[in-house]
Amino acid sequence: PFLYNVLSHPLFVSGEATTTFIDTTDELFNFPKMRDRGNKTMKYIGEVTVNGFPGIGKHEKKYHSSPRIPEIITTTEKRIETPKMILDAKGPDAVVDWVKNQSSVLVTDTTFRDAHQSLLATRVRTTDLKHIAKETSELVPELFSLEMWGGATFDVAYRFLNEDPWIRLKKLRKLMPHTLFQMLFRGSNAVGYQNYPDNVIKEFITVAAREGIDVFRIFDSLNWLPQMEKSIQYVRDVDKIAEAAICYTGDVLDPSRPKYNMAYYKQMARDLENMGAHIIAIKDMAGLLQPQAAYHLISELKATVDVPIHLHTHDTAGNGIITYSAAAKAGVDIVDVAMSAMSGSTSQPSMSSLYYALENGDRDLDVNIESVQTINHYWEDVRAFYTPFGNGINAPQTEVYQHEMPGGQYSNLQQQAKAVGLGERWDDIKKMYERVNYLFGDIVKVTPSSKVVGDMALFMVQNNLTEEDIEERGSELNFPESVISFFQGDLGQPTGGFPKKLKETILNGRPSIEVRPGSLAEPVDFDQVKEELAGKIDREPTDKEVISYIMYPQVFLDYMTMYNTYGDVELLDTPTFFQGMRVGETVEVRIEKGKTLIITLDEIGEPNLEGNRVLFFNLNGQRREIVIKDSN
Ligand code: 3PY
Ligand code: ZN
Repeated sequence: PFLYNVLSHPLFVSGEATTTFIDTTDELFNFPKMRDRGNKTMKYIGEVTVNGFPGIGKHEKKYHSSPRIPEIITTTEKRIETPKMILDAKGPDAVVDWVKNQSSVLVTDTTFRDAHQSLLATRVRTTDLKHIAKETSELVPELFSLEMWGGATFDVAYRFLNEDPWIRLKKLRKLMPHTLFQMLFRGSNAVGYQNYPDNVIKEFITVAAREGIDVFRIFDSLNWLPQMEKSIQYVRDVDKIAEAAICYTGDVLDPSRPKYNMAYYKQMARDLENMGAHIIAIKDMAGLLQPQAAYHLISELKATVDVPIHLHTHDTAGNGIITYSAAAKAGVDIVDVAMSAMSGSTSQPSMSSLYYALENGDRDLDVNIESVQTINHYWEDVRAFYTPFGNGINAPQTEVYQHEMPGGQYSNLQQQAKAVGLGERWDDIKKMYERVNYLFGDIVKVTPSSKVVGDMALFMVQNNLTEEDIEERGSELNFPESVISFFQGDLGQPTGGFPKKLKETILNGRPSIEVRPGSLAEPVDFDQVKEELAGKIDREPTDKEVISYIMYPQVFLDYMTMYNTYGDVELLDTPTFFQGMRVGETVEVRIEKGKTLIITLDEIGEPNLEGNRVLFFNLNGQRREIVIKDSN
């Protein structure tokens, strides 16, 4: 119905068309535009159908049922006042007061970020978040917040999903106007792996806040306060919630590891409160906080600071719910959970399990459990789309208490090991990871410091090195770039400083700094970067695109190339995006309101001598041929 040409247009046929007819009749232009978009989409589908998706490879497309989406039951009851409404109307301090007045334990739902970062290599696509967004916000309005951005989602969205994280934020924001959006912010590393100048950090926070982020969980990968201070201030400057995180490491109750003891955490909490944190998070990124420790730690922190405490853990060892239950007893204000089907193991504990664990106590969860359970049906179905990205951990792993590897790093490092031919030595690598931590003086391990430990562990296993070898033959060894940079002070200073002798060995005469790297970095000239980027993409970039380009120059440009070649592939359903199409199958791609591409794959031709295959499609009733090179 939308494929008109001038002569067949009803207005033209009727004889009523005037001289402005062509200019004012948009649908005349739909055809070439649609054809172009159709071609790009079929090119993408053809490419994946013939050659498979990177990292998954080519296989017979699986049959998936469409995800069950719960109905939103609107009641006549008065809407509850959500923390988002409070923030927008009265500012962050009012939210803090509101949190302090709750008797229930509040929850943050991490399903849209950390859960899939930790279980499915961050691969969950915007379309699958979008389809449950409104339902989540309407059916679970009691959430404190929804973590949906930051950490690895920014990089992975561009790099592997060919989508723009800013667009994800915009679409979800529109669907969930009454939910606080939370992001994980790597302090001076923003959403990257390196230090950025202060004006980049400020610009990122300012624009992210404008685009819809409400709660910034700010951490430093070495718990080094000077690297958190500016971020906290910038978040306060835009009237959003500055949640400053203390990364939890070791075991606060283990007297043989006095570095990260109770006094350490209490002091850090006091310092963060003084720096202006609205909330303090305990970021237990590896899931090391055991129940007894949680009880003591939270009790002490509650007695030390006045701001709410937000606890984040990973369920790797299988004790997450007991830890939360102990923390609830000790007075924790908010905890991080995920929808059941996306919870457990290296992810967060399950929201519905926690509900039942606390039921009938005086700190029970205030959510409608039936709603939570029906939303979970959706995730049961959607998770199946992403099976190839699973990390293979299906049972509790208490070894995490020894190696202390963060939930999000486990599968990554495993992949890295396989890539250098060390897949068989995974157990050795885990052990070595633990030893490297002590070699480095027992440091906080979280992105990006965890990567340094991982790189060093791989390096030592690969070259059969021991701690003694490093000490004795260090000056002849070619240490990984990340390790050298770490000892140069590029990630900041670890608690208690670097082990002196090791630092000398590894640096081998190279310079190092002890000040905050951000204090030495030249401010970025945004106008100049904008001009440079405009030259590369042939149009004026938005301020969001400028930031993305500063964080990930090549990744961003590659994304633009993909976009120009294949169009907006975010609009494809997930099975088609990762697995292409079966012969005889029809898919619908809604490219705009009222405009849908209906694509059928009729036939895949045999490859010619150059390996090119012709794919015969039908696009909205028209036969189309697309040539794809078969690289198999
Ligand atoms: C990240 O920085 O991506 C993390 O999830 C750290 O835990
Ligand atoms: Zn986490």
